[in-house]
Amino acid sequence: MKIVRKLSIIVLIAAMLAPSCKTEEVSGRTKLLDCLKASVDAGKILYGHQDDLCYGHAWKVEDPAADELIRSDVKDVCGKYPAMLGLELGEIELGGDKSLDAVPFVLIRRAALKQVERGGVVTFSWHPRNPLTGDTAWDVSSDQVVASILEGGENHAKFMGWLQILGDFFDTLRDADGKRIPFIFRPWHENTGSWFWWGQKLCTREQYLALWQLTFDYMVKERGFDNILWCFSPNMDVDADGYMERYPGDEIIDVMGFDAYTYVMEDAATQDAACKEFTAKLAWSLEFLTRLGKEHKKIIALSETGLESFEYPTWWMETLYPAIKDYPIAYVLTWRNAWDKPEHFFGPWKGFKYEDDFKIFAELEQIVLI
Ligand code: BMA
Repeated sequence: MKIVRKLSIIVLIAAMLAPSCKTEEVSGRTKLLDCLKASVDAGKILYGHQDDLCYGHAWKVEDPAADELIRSDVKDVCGKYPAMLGLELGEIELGGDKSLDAVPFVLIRRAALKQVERGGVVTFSWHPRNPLTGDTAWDVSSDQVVASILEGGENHAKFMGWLQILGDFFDTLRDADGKRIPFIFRPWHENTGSWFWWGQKLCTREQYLALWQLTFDYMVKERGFDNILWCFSPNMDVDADGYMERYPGDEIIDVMGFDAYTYVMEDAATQDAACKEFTAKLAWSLEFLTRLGKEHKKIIALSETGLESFEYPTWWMETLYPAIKDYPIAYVLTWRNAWDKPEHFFGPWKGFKYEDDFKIFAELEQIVLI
């Protein structure tokens, strides 16, 4: 049983349960959705880690075109790969060969294909530059950026060119038979905060919704991508009404997610309180997200989480797990372990003082790795 991949079993069960998985005519979107639903129904939560196969704490793939992609910080600690692989496409729109995190797109493509080949799932995020100023996604100096890229805006043509470049990359994500692989796409995230140019205070509700519609229509209607699951992931600082205020609509969204980070202070006593508060807040949020998911017939997820540097010995088992264990989330994804910034890590790595806490989490029956 140990060597059998849990996710493959789930995919197999899904294929047996859902007749749609058997027919070739069914889109990749439907297939992946059915498999994730079957996994949720089986009470499982996929564990995900951002950029996992591309680099980790103090190492990176040196030969993007030929590396076998067998290294993983998660695997180094618990012997298995994450079932969900997050990958970041920021700056692909500039037409260069590396992302904003200096990861070659060649490697990102190979990592995505390898993940699917192993029986796992891929989710893409995208932090595109500010199309008005040319600065980063975090440039919030103007509240006219979204307006400028919508139809009739001065940067509309430029932005459509960016979507075209992104679509061209998506089109290269094909398996050995030449079929487009299914994946989750999670653009315009953390919109309830105001730190990205598409954030709450940077555009109106109508503009934000139009941005989603534009992105979706281009990819699905114009380019025919029927292999994408669309994930909406506001930041966890809202109630149900706040979450739904800018919900792009049931026609567009497949996964209702949340991004939620733990922030802790220096001293132990404050840390403890901050972690406890996070657990309570996350459980409260997942309670209403579960309700919203049922109402809208969508799967739900914790699309980004973590505690930077983990200066807390039991974050996995005493902070994260109690908050998620009773909710039907399809997956939980922790953010990246930067190879070039020793303090910037949100996942496990071999040799870290609290790695055992992750190992216990990864060995739980409910948590799926591959
Ligand atoms: C942020 C940080 C940045 C990174 C960005 C996109 O949360 O990790 O260092 O550039 O995500 O991956």
